[in-house]
Amino acid sequence: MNAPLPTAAPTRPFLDWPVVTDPAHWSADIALIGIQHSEPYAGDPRPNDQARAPDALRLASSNISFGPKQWDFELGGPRGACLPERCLDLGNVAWVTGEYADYASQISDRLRHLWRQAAQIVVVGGDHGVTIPALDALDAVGESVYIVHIDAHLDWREEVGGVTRGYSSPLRWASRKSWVKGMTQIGMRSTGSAREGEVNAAREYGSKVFTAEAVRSHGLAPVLATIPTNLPLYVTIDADGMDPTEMPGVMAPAPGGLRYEQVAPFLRALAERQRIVGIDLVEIAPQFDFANGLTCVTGGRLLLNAIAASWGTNGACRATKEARESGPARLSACRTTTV
Ligand SMILES: [Mn+2]
Repeated sequence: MNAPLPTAAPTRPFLDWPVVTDPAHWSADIALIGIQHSEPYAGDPRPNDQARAPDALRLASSNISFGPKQWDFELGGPRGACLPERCLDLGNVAWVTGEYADYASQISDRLRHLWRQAAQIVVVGGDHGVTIPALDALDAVGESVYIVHIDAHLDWREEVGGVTRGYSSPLRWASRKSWVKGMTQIGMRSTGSAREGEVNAAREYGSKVFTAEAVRSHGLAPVLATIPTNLPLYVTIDADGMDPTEMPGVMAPAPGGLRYEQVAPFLRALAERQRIVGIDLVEIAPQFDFANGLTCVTGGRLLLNAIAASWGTNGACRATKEARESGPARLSACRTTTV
């Protein structure tokens, strides 16, 4: 395996975190990385609009969190007291050779490098195909991982036009990985690429599928009950899983989506109950966002809720790090409330 190449620096880092582009200097508790591209489908524009999302999200930083000292009412404290000391923005993975296979393996190499040092990884897409090289790299966690998937769509296509690593396939891809021990899929509604065969394949695999209507009727407690508490989690959030009134900037808007008021406390509850080793936010299409960047703000708030709860007073990542280093990682004044 070749040493990972440097990444491309963003002009504006996420939440003003230090930017480090040289993988030789990556040492982080939380590492955010932009992945702009996936395996393209014939006829789709290259690059697509979602490729602009990592920098659009970073640009919304001050509306996601005004500053490290400002009280955050969802986090129960200022974000500076919730997050660990080593939060890095690792820039965007550059498309260097023109070959998707090279790009994907560079991504997986970088993520493995980070997971081997027990970092919590935040991937910002890109379309939903960017989850695939992350799934490949999850073996570096060293334990089996459970997938939590938020999306309007099932994303279980084996291939589309011969392409197996595109945005319609990430959960099918996950089902093939020996280190993935199952998945819970939340927010399904309307239609996507899935046909009856894909729905049956997900059922046969044992995926726990919750429609958006089921979540609205019964809340998220039945969803939490399907997620094994003894496994670390990888959470993948497709922006179109959320309601388009709250995240309008998507390619495939579908009415009746999940609400921020449901999903933010759900993510905090997960992050306190068990380790979220990775979380991605994909499918933001900046061209359709409101002028005030609402889609990026809502998405960024979801990420911040998840990572702050992971490292706050009751956070599972914090507890794991303390146990590993046999001592308190850092005093934290941050106590989030959970569902
Ligand atoms: Mn998707």
